[in-house]
Amino acid sequence: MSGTITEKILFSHIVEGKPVIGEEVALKVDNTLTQDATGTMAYLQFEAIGIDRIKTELSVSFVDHNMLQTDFRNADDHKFLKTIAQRYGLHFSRPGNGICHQVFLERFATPGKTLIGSDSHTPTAGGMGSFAMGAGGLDVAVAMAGEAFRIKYPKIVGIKLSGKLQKWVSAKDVILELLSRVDVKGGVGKVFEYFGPGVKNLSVPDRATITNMGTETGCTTSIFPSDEITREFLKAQGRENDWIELIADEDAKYDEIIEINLDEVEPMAALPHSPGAVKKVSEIAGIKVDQVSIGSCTNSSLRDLLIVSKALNGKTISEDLHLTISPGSRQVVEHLINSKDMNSLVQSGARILENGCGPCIGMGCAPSSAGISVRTFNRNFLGRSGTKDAQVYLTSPETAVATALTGVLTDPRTLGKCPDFEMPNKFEINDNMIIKPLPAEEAKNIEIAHGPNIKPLPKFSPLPDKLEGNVLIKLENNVTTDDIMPAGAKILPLRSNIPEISKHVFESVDGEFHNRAIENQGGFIIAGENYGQGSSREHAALAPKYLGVRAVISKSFARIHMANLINFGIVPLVFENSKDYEKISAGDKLEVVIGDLRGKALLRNISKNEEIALTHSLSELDASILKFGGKLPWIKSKIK
Ligand code: MIC
Ligand code: SF4
Repeated sequence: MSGTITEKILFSHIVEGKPVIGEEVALKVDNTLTQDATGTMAYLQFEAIGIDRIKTELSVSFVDHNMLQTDFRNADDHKFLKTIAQRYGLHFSRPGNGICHQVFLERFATPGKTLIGSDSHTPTAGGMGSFAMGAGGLDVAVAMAGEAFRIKYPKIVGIKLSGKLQKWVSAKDVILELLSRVDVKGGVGKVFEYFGPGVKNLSVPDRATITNMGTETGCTTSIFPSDEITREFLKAQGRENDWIELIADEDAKYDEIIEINLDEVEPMAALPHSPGAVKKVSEIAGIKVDQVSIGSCTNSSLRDLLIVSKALNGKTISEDLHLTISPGSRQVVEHLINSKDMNSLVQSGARILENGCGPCIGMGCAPSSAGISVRTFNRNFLGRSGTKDAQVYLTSPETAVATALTGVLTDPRTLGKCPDFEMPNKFEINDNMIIKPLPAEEAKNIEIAHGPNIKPLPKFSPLPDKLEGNVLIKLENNVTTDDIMPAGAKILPLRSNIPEISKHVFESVDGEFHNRAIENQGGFIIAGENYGQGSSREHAALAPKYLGVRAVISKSFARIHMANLINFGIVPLVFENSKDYEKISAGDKLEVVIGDLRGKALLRNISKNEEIALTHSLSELDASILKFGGKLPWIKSKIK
């Protein structure tokens, strides 16, 4: 086998289809992961498929998103997830054990394996040389039932790294640099594969920061080689046996090459409200800041919190802001406690939060009115922090801690000598918060705990040949799944209850959407480019489906969301000529003849008496799934 790492992994996992860019290939899935906010729905779907035990090599269910337990609903979800794991043969990472991607990287990720996860930041494991992709919960459920996962064969972009990062500059600045070049849809249909002499100057957690936030480019995934540095990391995790060497061959050919000289990377920041709106910190330094939040699956590793702790040592944070720190895992916390680095964090005035997603998904710590928040997270979409008029900047932990000390956005290089820190040769390994799968015989006796907030799945009916209805909403480019189906402390507890969560669809964009959809008995959504970027939450398809949305007609779609629409029987259609977008207004009455979904579709705008040509990029399989009304009825028909 020769070629790129991507080719090596994909060629050994393709079970159907040809490796031709843009053509659909089916991949064997070795590993899966879920988190609680998407997991409850994924496992309801897995139960509905009716398989006795998972068929993957390893599947892990994590609880990290919603841990506030403001009432019984959330606690019920945790019980459901635990009993599901025990019933069907999964590992279960208990609440408090850490963020799924961080814990997966530490304890499970393996070079050369394929992984799909019901969370868009699953590519974090690409820092370890796994081919890891985000997916909708139903796709994860179907993979656990032994089905292949389908993607369009990607364009392989080689990111050639040379040089070494300067002091005070870190991996987050590298991915922000890439985002400044390709923006939030520059990665669509591509894999970013890192190579070159600079790779050896990045540790596994550094690499994972880069592959994690690669998601924000819209790419299929990002991946680093598995080399001696990977072996050292795995050894320190007591998992050296999981190591294999995985590097691109000398003669590997990339479809495109982007070069980044690490010597030249500077502290960067993504400005409100897009991870792609990147500037150098030095150009915007001095902005008064109200809050600094350090954590999230992008920047909560031991490496990140050690530099923060060293920078805070003996100092107090600015009195004009507050600092929150959410460690990525219990392993990180145990280490910080044992090495006494936790002391500097606490003594500086930082608020130490639970090991989990926390403020990243609006679970508390919302900024003040029009507040400026500097966060080490990966998304700064409008309103995601919980405060609609807040301004969120995304930076490295170094920039964040410098800002926490001065009270204004600060280029960390102005702080003087960068503190040294050392990574341990052996991490604090303690898997007592990971419940292992039960043997099959014992597992059969586990009763699954369905609390009263866990409502059955809605029913799906076959798709008619003609879709009729009114335009319920007309949207611009880059609509996020946070816009479609917001998260946060109020809405996350409803993730297992589609009728209830549906009341919040498009809430932050158009408060009347739900009522309008009900009055119109469903209809159409019209959108610009990159519709559905961001989170993998399938609720952004499932809830509109529940409200009767029949098709989304856009200029283009984000990968995971388009798959979710198909999975739940909403037809994703694209304007053949994107200028036709202008010819449709909110409220117009439309009729779409979709035919057999094998070619074009015809839209009649009854209100304007005009015809518009539509197209789609559906595979034959997508078309037949849609005809069934969605993936669940399709897979059931296949398995029976
Ligand atoms: C996110 O970062 O937006 C989330 C919350 O982790 C989502 C998953 C979800 O909505 O539950 C994601 O990235 O897929
Ligand atoms: Fe959790 Fe934020 Fe990472 Fe999503 S991006 S998995 S909410 S930490």
